[in-house]
Amino acid sequence: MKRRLILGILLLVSSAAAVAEEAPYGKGMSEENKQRVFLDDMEEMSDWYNGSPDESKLSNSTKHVKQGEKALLFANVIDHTKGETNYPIGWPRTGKDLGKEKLTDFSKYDFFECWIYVETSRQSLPSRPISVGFYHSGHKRTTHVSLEAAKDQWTKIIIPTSKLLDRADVPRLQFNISESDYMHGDRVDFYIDDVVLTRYVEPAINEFAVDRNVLFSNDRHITAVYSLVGSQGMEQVTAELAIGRDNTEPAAKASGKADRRGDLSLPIDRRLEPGTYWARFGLRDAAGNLVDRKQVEFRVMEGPF
Ligand SMILES: [Ca+2]
Repeated sequence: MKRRLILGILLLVSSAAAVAEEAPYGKGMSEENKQRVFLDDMEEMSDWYNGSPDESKLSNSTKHVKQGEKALLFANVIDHTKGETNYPIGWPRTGKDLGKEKLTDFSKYDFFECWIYVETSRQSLPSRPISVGFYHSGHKRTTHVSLEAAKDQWTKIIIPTSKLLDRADVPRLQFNISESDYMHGDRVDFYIDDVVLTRYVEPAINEFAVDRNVLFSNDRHITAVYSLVGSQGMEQVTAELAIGRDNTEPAAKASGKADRRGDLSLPIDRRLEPGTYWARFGLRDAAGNLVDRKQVEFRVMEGPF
C-alpha cells in the first residue's frame, strides 16, 4: 500500500516535470532549417540590364559585399530633365531575365531574399527608397514591392513568395527607384547582393496570433490564426492550441489538422478567472513529439454581464 502510494507520487512528479520541460526538438525558423538557391550571387553582372542609362550606371563592386567577393552596384544621379521623353521624372531601373537559367518558378520556395546597402548624397533616404518588381507572363502583370532600406548599412530584404500574383511564373526580376521621391541632382547608390530563394525544410511555425487579445471570463472559445513553413513532412504534423496561466496545467487545449495557413478554434468549457494568460500553439509529429511551438499572451477581463 505504502509502496503504491510512493510510486503514485513519483509518477505525479515525473509527469508534472515532463509538462514543464517539454521543449520543441525542431529547428524552427532558424537559418539551420533553411535551404537556399541563388537567383544571383552578383559575382558577375553581364546578365543585368540597365533600363535607364541617362541616370544609372551598373558595375560589379568590391566596396560593400555581403556574400562572395562582389556585389552589383546600381549607381544613380537623379535627373528630373533627362531620361524617357514622356517621363523625365521616371523610374531608373535594372533587372534580369530569369528564364535563361530556368529560375522562373518560385512556387517551391517560401521567401525571396536579398541584401541592399545604400550610400547617398542626401541627409536621409525617402521612406521607400527602392522597389523590386516580379514580372509575370502576360500583359502588365507585375508584383511590385516597395522596400525599406537604411543609409550606410546593409538591410535584409525578405518577401514571402505567397505575396506574388503568380509565384510559379516569374520570368523577370527588376529593381527600380522612383525619381519623384528624390530631388534633382541627388546621388543614390545601391549595392545589391546575395539574391536568393529560400525554403524551410522541417515544419515550423512562421506566424501565430490569437483572434482576440482580450477575452471576457464567460467567453467560450479562442482561435489560433497561423501559417506554417516546411518542405518535408508537413503531412505528418498536427497542430495544437492550449491556454493557461503561469506554470499550471492548461485550462483548455485542442488539436487538429495542420494546414500551411489556417486557424484552430479552442472551445473553453469553464469560466476563466480574470488575469494574464498564455496561448501556446504547437506542432507535433506522428509520434506525438513536439516539433515547434510559439507562445503569445492575452488578457481575460470580467464580462459586461
Ligand atoms: Ca556576391
